[in-house]
Amino acid sequence: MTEDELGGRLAATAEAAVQRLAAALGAAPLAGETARPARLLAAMRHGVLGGGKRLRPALVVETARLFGRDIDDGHGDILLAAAALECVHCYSLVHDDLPAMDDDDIRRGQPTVHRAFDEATAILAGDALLTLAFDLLADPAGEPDAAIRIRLVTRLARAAGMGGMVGGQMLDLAAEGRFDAPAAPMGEAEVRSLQAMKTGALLRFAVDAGAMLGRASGADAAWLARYGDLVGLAFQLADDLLDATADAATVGKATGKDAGRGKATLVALHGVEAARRRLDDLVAEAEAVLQPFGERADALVAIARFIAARPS
Ligand code: GRG
Repeated sequence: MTEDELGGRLAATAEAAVQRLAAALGAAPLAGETARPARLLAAMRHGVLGGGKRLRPALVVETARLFGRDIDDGHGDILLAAAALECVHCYSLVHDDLPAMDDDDIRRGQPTVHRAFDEATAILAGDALLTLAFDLLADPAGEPDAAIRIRLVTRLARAAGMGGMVGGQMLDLAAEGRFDAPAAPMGEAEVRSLQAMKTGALLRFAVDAGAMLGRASGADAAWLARYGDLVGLAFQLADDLLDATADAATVGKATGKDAGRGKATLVALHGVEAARRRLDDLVAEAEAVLQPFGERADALVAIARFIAARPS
């Protein structure tokens, strides 16, 4: 498969996931719902549908494809799990942008949800995206085997919750000195654990979900989980490098919300050059882990490379 073909395939997956999300965010209430308030729905659509790389849906679908699954293969809609994960991701961004968290005005080149609407609406839009995720994941039109559906629901809850993304965000705020002043500086093990929770857990879930949907053997699933963890580490390191570059460009101007706060990153601990080398090593290891799957894993290799090289 050429690079162009691969790019086209990833773009088509992203588009299919967006269509699935748009369908889930329609105005008509479903059984068990009374009405969908227009302002809430508009805020949810704003938080989900505009922009975004759709990396997590791509990871779900491409991992499932390793095992012969595909979109519209007649064995259950694998896009439902992909869309569910994207809902959780988008909710985390909506809430992360709030004044009480990162206080950001722009996300994906557009006003953040609380800027385009208001703070209360943004909080509720995030809440409703989180619950929508579990609605999508529990839909039998997706994974037909109820036992696997329940496992998917449990794993997403754990990846997103207090022992995963939300817990990681809590630790990150603590590291910034939000609760105790001054915050104790973090060591490498603590930084790694925080990052594995805050950003790694959802990426790892993407791969685990793809393996579950593909009925991967225990051995294959465990092997791929390593890929999921490596991609999570690479994502975070690339993000930290982007941050460090942006910070270096604004040295002396740190008077805003980040001024004086500690940064719980490996770049802060080891420096930019060491972090770049580590990022290369992570991608090389991810490729090595995928080697047994041969050409079938080309898209997953491409995703790992893209994550390491992503400009934003
Ligand atoms: C507020 C509950 C809660 C959790 C927040 C993950 C997280 C925890 C916050 C996100 C803040 C942030 C910008 C972290 C950096 C890593 C990250 C998740 C970047 C955005 O992910 P991409 O690059 O975004 O996949 P797109 O827009 O492409 O979907």
